[in-house]
Amino acid sequence: MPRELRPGGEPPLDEEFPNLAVLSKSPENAEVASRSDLDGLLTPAGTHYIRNHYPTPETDAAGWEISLTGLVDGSGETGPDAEGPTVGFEELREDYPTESVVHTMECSGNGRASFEPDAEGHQWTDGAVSTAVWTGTPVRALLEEYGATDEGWVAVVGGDAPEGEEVFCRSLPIGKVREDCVLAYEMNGGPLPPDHGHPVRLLVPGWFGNNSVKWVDRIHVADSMPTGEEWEGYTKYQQLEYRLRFDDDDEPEELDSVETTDTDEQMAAEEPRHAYFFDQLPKSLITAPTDGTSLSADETVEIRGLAWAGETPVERVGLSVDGGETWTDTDLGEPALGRYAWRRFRTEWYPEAGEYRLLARATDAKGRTQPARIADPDPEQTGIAGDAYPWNTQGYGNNAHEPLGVSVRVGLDGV
Ligand SMILES: Nc1nc2c(c(=O)[nH]1)N[C@H]1C(S)=C(S)[C@@H](COP(=O)(O)O)O[C@H]1N2
Ligand SMILES: [Mo]
Repeated sequence: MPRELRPGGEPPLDEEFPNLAVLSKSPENAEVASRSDLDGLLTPAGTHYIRNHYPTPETDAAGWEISLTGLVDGSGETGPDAEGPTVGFEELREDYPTESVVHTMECSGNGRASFEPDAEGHQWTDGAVSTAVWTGTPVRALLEEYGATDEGWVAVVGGDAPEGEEVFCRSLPIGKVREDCVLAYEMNGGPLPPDHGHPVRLLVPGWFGNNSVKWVDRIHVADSMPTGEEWEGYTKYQQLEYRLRFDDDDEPEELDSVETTDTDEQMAAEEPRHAYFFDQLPKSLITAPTDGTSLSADETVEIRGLAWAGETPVERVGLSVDGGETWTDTDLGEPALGRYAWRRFRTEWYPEAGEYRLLARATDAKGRTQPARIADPDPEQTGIAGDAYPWNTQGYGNNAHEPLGVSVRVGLDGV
């Protein structure tokens, strides 16, 4: 029987990416299967997690165009049907400056599997996070060329939605876009692979993966985020998804702007009640030893892992070998790959025989740290409180450290 290829000619997901655990074949959703495959500062492109709402589209770089609409020269129209100048893929690559950024990207659904009761959606465990070098055109250069305003919002639209489906559209404050966002066409020095947005994706350094729109085909500049009936078909992934909700009847209000894109600050404030997922929260993963390992006694063990906190530098990673009773600081590696990449932490451990539960807890330069656990459902708890992450219907943003712990046995199994 001939092997069934994907519509773009790629092999089936599980064959193409042996290091990924497939959550759904179509649309393509897959996470890094083993922590040991994340045990490097960079994740190979073929090991980077994949998160799609629609199947990976078949794209052609040669004919690809991005349209610029809204408050830019040559458009000035404001609605969803606005037209404006187009920039071809070759032009984007050849006529503009090139920038690279190393970014640790986490899906806001990573860690959803730890919610009790279950949260809705794909049950990502801990592998929907990866780090890559992204290279492309700084969006700033394009905005300058087309005379975009200094204030307002940029809505970026993906070209993956099948006819009749809501487009994947994300809005970003223009200040962030000008500062560091990139229209990436390379990943780890190679062409952008189909599943990661070929030929060009937005890359929003430090922010949750849902902001980094793949297969970009339109950039719309406006005073505010698209909302309401006028923009029907464009608002779902900004105004309904990727917002915290605390029970099923809890419909988030569509906002045309927010005061802060610090996700944690929104969660801590009374307003807005349904935080948007922008900047990432502090988090860490022990990558060695791995869960369930048997170690021999009388041996030095290196415990190591990686920690990230979005736009904010990681300042400390504490380690506990007694399930969280006591903590000691680990040695942090240099932030050699820049402010948006995770940092290595490590420490040496001389265990006696026994069973241990290892935990890591990152703290960033703003003093934010990982809570211990996930709270029980409570519509009043909209942010991190009492060392607990808020339970939410879609299981977004979990950065609790206890569910990420690693159990090891030392000197007990004849090793
Ligand atoms: N157009 C489009 N862009 C998208 C998505 C999508 O479904 N469609 N998924 C988003 C989500 S939720 C995440 S976490 C990241 C994942 O990027 P990756 O697949 O390259 O890891 O892409 C984002 N960009
Ligand atoms: Mo995501």
